Amino acid sequence: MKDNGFPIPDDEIMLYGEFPQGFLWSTATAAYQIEGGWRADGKGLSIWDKFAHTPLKVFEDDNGDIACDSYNKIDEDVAVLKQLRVNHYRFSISWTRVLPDGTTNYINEAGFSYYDRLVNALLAENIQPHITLYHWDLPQALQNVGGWENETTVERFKDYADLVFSRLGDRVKLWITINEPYNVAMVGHGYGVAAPGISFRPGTLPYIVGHNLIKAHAEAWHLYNDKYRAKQNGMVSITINSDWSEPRNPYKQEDIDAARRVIQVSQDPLCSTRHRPFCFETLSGVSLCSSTLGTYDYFGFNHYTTVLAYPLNYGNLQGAGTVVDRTWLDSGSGWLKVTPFGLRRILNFIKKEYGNPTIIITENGVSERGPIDLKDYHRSYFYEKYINQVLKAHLLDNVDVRGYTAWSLMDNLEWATGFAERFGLFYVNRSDPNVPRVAKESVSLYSTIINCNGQAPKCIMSILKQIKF
Ligand code: PNW
Repeated sequence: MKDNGFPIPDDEIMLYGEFPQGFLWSTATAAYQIEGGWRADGKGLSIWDKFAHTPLKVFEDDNGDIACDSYNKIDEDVAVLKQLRVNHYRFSISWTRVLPDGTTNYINEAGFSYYDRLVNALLAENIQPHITLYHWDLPQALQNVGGWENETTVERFKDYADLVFSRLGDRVKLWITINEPYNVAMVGHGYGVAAPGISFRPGTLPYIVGHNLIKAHAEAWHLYNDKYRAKQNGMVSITINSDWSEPRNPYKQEDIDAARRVIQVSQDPLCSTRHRPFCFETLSGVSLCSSTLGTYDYFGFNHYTTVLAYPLNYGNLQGAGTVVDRTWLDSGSGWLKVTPFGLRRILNFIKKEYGNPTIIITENGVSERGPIDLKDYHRSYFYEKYINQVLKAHLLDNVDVRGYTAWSLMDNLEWATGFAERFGLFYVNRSDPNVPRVAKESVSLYSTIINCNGQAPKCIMSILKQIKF
């Protein structure tokens, strides 16, 4: 098979080895998906509060009013993180919990206190916080004046970032400005199946929104650089999501080109200069690239799956359609097929295209649906195979990957699909008033991989060897 210049991994063969000392092992959540406390202690409403309270927008009309009740469960959350042995925890701040109307006119100290206590509780256990400022829950008050379509939201975001850096930056050294700008722009403002749920101007609105999101990121990065970096010495990035994409027919040049376009579209905000023509620029007349070049301290990367691409052209615009291979294992999410090889390939792609950046994998994980079963062997399989591909990328391909984050710490509100799709390492029993977190089988696999700093079976073998029978 043609290799397109990327290493052809021996998927089935596990590589025995370790990550370097200090490798970042993490797991992630997002505020709206876990916190609950939707009106607690003066919190303002976000576009997700409104969207989820609109009938028929979320599966079974689920909402995040209570979710996993993390707003009241700092100790429980830290306890399960400890059980996992992670050294980092990625979570997001709810903008309206700290600034109820989105502006700095009024600071909600009770809301800040939650994050302050959470950060301190994490640090007390030697778990470093990795904070996302914007994981999709824009203040509704800002949406009322146009939201991300309105350039003034960029200023509001900068003020919000300034406040959070000033309050938490003495203790927090890793930041993400915006989670998945592509999904915010396309899913929220093109398809309309995420908040704010706009779908009537798919030809232009997503591109205006994308432009403002990237500007907001760049403003926050520059602000940190100018005002906080010298003192706080942290790193600020954006998190980009991208599937890996293979040509549907590896012998067809059009399919090879289409596969490349699929990746360019989602990764464009970070601008590998070579592939700008197809990106947002061509379609919207705005360049996301000039304002952002160089404005990230590491490449934050969310990855789940692989697709097979073929050309789909609209007039003189070249697009791409995608299909999947029916032999790939399913998950609880229609879009997510288990394809570990794609992770090594896309890490190599990023290394090549973006000049060997420092990469932190900020999300990777798998879901299930249906009856609760704590024996989640599919998830253990997923993590073992995907993490081994990261190890191969690091040891065999010299990709500068410094960290791995499992999505998600616990089952939570999976956006428009509600609580039905479950990505958690821990099951959350939401019908019990105490909302307990219960470990699934995969917890022991992931914590063993972390403990061995790379890969479980070899480590278990070396432990076994030390046992005298
Ligand atoms: C990410 N896709 O979103 C988000 O950052 C999380 O909040 C979310 O829970 C997680 O992935 C699982 O879905 C994505 O369709 C949503 O390719 C959809 C896609 C990718 C990422």
